[in-house]
Amino acid sequence: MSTSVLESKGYIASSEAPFIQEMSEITRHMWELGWDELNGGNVSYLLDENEVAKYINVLEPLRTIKLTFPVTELAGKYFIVTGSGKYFRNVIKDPEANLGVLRVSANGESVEVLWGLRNGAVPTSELASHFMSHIERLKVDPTHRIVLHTHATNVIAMTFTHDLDELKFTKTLWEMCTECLVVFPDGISVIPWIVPGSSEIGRETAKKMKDHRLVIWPQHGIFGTGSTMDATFGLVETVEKAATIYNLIGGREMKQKITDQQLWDLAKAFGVTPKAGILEV
Ligand code: 2HA
Ligand code: ZN
Repeated sequence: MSTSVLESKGYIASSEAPFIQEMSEITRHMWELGWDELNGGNVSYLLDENEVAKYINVLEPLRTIKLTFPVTELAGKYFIVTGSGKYFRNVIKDPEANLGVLRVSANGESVEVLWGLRNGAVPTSELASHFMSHIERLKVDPTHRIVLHTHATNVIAMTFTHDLDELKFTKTLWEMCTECLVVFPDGISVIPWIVPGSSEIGRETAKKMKDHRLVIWPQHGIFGTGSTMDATFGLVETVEKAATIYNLIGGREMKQKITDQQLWDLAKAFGVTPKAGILEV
């Protein structure tokens, strides 16, 4: 059904939908930061059926797309996702061509396209990583909603020069800006280099999501998760800031640093528990 037909039937225009606006704004913002060149990056956002149904006809799916990885845990759930091969730069100009609203089928083996992905477009090539990550984050956090993947420049650069041990990587990031420990006391995790777009990278990412909100893909980018777009983007933005400081220092001699004792003092003052095994006790 076309947008104008929907409106004549009492639906609110999709351009008014807050979830479409949020997706359009965040993709544009990340492109402006230089993180999402070409078709780099992808975002998925778990939506509430009642919210979707104000703007989109959920009774008549436009088409069905088979998944190569079943996700029974997500059966019946609604998502807005970026499209495969679509450019973040273009989303805000034409959301309906570059984004899609999906519902996972009752058996979890396919997705129904309810809106968007015009002209036969398909969901992000990283859908496996997104869906598998949603499954794991929802188990530990019922308020979880968003998975965001981006090619954050300084995070990528840091994965060339820093040890990829995730405890060491986390400690270095915590040491780069005072607020990092408060923003991600749970630390950051790192998987090995794996071919993107694969179910394998999805499984490895999701395994890490059991106890992290952030996963780095070496020489590629970062996955961040959270309950709101602001919180999720803020998390990734903070990691990128710390990585930028690391790269600016560029291995030059440090005359002073944030000590482990100061990081403990910070944790106590802000009531956070630093991931175990990182700070000296
Ligand atoms: O092309 O970022 O990881 C989109 C990507 C793949
Ligand atoms: Zn990518």
